[in-house]
Amino acid sequence: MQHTKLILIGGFLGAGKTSLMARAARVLKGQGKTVGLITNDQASDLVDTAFLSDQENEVREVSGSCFCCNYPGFADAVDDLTEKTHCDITLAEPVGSCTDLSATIMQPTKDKYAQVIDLAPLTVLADPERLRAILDGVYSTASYIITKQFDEADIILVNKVDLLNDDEAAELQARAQEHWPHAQVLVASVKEGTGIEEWLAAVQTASRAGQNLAVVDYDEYAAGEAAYGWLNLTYALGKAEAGYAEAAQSLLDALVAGFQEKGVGVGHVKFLLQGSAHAWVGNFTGGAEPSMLRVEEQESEEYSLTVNARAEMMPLSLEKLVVRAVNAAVEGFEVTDIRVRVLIPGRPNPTYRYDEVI
Ligand SMILES: Nc1nc2c(ncn2[C@@H]2O[C@H](COP(=O)(O)OP(=O)(O)OP(=O)(O)O)[C@@H](O)[C@H]2O)c(=O)[nH]1
Ligand SMILES: [Mg+2]
Repeated sequence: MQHTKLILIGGFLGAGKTSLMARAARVLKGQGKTVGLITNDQASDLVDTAFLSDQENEVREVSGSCFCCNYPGFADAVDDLTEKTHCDITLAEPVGSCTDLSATIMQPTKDKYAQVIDLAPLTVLADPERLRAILDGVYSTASYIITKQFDEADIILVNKVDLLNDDEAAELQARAQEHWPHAQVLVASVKEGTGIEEWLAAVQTASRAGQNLAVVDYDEYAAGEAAYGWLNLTYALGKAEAGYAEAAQSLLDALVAGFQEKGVGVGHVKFLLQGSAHAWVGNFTGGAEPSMLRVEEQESEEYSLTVNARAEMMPLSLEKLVVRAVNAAVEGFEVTDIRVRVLIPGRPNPTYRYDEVI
């Protein structure tokens, strides 16, 4: 029977989960391992899936519901990667606004799939600014969910330490370790590639996983998730010889200006503009970290723009803001198909919810 090591990477919107999966996959493939990746969202047309697939990764997407509310879909994705692709290691990224993963994913997996899945510790990625706000007791709409994510973590990985000096990073790590003594607190910069090997060693060698359960009030959890409007948009474009770079920059500028003008909390706004030989990836997480536009070397037959936006707005206002920015940016491109989906995440209703550690 095929067997896989399953590494679940949680953490709030924009903490760096997809970036970590991409980098960890490169490191592991370099060591000769076969790696599978699983993305997750409330709706289809994901920037994360397109971005990871373009890097020659084997990716499965569980969309339409979070892993916890569609455990069979999650289990099928793991099974498919294990049986068809023979992945030694599977990395999975749950929706960033999800929590209670220890009770709803980790424990059922240990209970039902111990023969085929070797479960690694639950890693929760932390954005330093959001982590510091929690430790300082600064309230935000996201506080409840983020706190619960850390409460249930086996490993808290403080990411983006390139944005801090060494003393700040050490202080934040020590404060987090004191606050969550049950977890192992590590630091990393996925961007610069530091701390990744240490984290991979920790998740691959640990003998126990899913050791902590958080006490989660589902009314408060649901209210925290419902504060965010969710938009997934895809435009299919006709081939153009040039103009992608300008369109990407103008879209990022318009999105950042639009959200800043509204003064709303941003979870994560991201897009992937796929041209003929390159792809442009735009990210805006709303915090102190600047918005980013990266160019990736990618050949593709498809010319498309995918935008995923999660912000504290009603869906229709969110749609108006994003569609206006997109239409201005792609003016001059032939647009052959448009799909726009907006929603507010529904109340979480997990398939399984264990009340004790297996
Ligand atoms: N400075 C810095 N930025 C980073 C680092 N890791 C990721 N980022 C940036 O953080 C932003 C969000 O990264 P993602 O990997 O998309 O985050 P995510 O957790 O998958 O986000 P969601 O899927 O929306 O929840 C992007 O702009 C990344 O480039 C890091 O180590 N340092
Ligand atoms: Mg992601």
